[in-house]
Amino acid sequence: PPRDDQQVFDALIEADSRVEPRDWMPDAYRRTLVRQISQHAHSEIIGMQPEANWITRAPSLKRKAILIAKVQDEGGHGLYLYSAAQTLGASREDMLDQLHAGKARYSSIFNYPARTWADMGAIGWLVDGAAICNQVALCRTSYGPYARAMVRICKEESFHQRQGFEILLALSRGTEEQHQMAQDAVDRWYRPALMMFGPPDAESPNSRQSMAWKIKRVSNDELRRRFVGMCVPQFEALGLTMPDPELRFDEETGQWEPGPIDWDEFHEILAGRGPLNAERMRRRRAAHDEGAWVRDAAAAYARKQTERPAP
Ligand code: FAQ
Repeated sequence: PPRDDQQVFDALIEADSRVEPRDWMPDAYRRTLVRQISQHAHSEIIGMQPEANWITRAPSLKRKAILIAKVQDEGGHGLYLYSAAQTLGASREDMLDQLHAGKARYSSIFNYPARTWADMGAIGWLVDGAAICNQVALCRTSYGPYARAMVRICKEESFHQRQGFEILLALSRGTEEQHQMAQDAVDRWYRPALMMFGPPDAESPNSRQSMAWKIKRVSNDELRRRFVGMCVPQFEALGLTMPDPELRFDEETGQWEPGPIDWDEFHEILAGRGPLNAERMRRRRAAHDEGAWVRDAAAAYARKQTERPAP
């Protein structure tokens, strides 16, 4: 029997298949994806800033080369993600305009300062670690282009996470001062990393519908718990202390439960009042303005190509 578009879409989701750009999809599904994917893209390019600040201060040539490669990967991730959002009909210019006008979100984590070289370790290990935890679940998200972008991004993030771990390991096993520097960095980054997974499930307005559409496969709190569980043995391997005196192991669920999280701090950052929100936005707008000549040159070249008579 003939089926309407909605039924075909529902059956696709039910069967765990992927929705592709040319498939019919509900408007709200499209809007939710554009929101999430563009926020994710913005996070990647704003996320270049805390580490870019340390490239000129890396402690060796090798460390510098690795850090440059990592920051460049983040730019690349932003580009895959903007492209995935474009397959839904969003325009790159509009998405960037929204970001520059302060109307789009990007991850709360990038509004904290990177104070010392050890922060490069903490960002790679904890921030990329939390990103992987979230993105492994997104490899099975229902929208095909987003899911496929996640597979490649996760591979690159795994390298990022190992380089962060290795920076911290070297510091932790170094002098007393270096060990202290590593501990101080994880003390500052651990809680903000837990906030990357979003508000608690009970206060997450988008979760119910996004789970029903299989855009999200695992809830905010469940991903956060998985991340905490991954951190426990790794903190031990690093010889560092987990900055959560109220962390507890739940015998019933077999999972680690973090102590309370300061959600007021999270909401302040989302409202634009975090430690570095203004600075990150100022730098982003300046980078965009400084790149205007590159966009103009590319557009002029493309125009010349189309104007050239066919051979
Ligand atoms: N920061 O209802 P929910 C990286 C917003 S990793 C800011 O739970 P949802 C790699 C949320 O947008 C970081 N805003 O929302 C890297 C919503 O606002 P809206 C990027 C947040 O979407 C590493 C409202 O709160 N990763 O960049 C945050 O169902 C190192 C209510 O929340 C991703 O974006 C937050 N932490 O779930 C780069 C992953 N949390 O729009 C450089 C993809 C929530 O309704 C260096 N995104 N909000 O006004 C997702 O998985 C989801 O969007 C969640 C939020 C889980 C983040």
